[in-house]
Amino acid sequence: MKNYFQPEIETMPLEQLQALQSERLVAQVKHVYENVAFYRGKMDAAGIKPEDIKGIEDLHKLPFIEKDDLRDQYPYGLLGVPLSECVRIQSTSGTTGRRVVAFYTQADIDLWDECCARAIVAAGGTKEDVVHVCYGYGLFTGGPGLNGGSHKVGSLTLPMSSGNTDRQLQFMEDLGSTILCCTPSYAANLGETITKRGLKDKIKLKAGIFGAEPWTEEMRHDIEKTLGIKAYDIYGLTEISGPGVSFECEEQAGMHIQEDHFIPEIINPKTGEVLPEGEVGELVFTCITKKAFPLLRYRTRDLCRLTRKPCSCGRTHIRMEKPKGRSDDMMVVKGVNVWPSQIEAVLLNQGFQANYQIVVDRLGNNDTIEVQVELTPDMVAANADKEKLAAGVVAGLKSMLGIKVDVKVVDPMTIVRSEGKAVRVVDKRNLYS
Ligand code: DLL
Repeated sequence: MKNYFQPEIETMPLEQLQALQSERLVAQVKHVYENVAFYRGKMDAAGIKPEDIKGIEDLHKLPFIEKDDLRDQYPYGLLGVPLSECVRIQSTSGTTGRRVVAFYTQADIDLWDECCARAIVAAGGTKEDVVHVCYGYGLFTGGPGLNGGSHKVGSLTLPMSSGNTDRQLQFMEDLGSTILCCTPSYAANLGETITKRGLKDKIKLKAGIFGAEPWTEEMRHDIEKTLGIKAYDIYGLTEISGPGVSFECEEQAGMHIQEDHFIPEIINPKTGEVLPEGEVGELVFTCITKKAFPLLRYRTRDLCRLTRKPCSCGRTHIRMEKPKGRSDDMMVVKGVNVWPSQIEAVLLNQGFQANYQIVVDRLGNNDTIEVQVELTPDMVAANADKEKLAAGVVAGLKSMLGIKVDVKVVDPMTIVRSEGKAVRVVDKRNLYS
């Protein structure tokens, strides 16, 4: 059985799809040039006029947009429409410098919902389903995205948000949830609790749509076994709308990128050169339909590989493999994007020096993160209380990142000094294969 939400688009012959992309790209470049002064400046500096972009073959001529540009243009500098046409923002966690605030018109939300609806239908969802969404709601895109998609499909939607496992399980049992949407680590957690409490027979789940963080094939098998479901991967990022930029079909062999909305490229992260299909490099997206926050050639920093090998599901949209890592030092911990520089900022703010190490691990299905930081000579001289200092850092990090970080204040010179680049992060999870 083939599961499509919009078969005419999802299985569009490649030539037709590329013609559609070209038409949309030309219009989008014009839109951005006319409405985003920042990008117009970039194009002018590169000597590129909107008329030079005649189709997708000219995409490589456009300048990239990088995370730093988002920081410099925060909050309104990349808006492509008057603020009065925007109806929503979504955002990532983090300080002003790292926070992404994305804007949406109503039409932008509709197309995002459509992308998420495609993901739900690809996972076997229909209007008969009960879609249990325990991604976070609020600024995070996970909850609102899958919620909107589920509405489009016409499924009964449970807007559970994250946390409160007892309540999740109660609703799951009482309302007969059939499709679970959350991070893979929370799915594994729920699976463990269901097994422990002997609830498996009472749960009607058949599929799960899991993403927002890297996860391995081993984890997929584990979740599928404990929950008795098929586990589908879904990928996305706030800058490019949220979840649903790509998703897995029943073949579970890579995520189809919604190419009628987002044009992907793979580049060499060091040189910016576009790499041929099949090579691993940094994923770059150009939004060709979104109007409020229309990023062109946005560098995601996710490393992965694309393939156009035909998929037996019949979809013609290109597939991306699970991301293989990042070309920057961002980590996803407990579903939250974390940069070492954010942690460093909190430490320096509280009087520490940059002698610290971050250790990330996974205990069962839960991420753990510990920051070890050395006392400064001044703190030693003042006979400072390590516990008190640690508590201050825990509070600072909670407020910066929104997650609980364990903090250990250690004696000076305890952390091994490196002779080259300092090893700030030790990630023992091996999430990228
Ligand atoms: O995590 C959007 C999302 C919500 C995707 C729900 C899927 C499900 P951000 O918080 O902006 O947005 O984080 C985006 O998370 O650049 C990747 O590094 C990582 N990421 C997202 N999905 C996956 C995935 C959401 N399926 C960043 N596999 C991205 C691996 C993922 N990494």
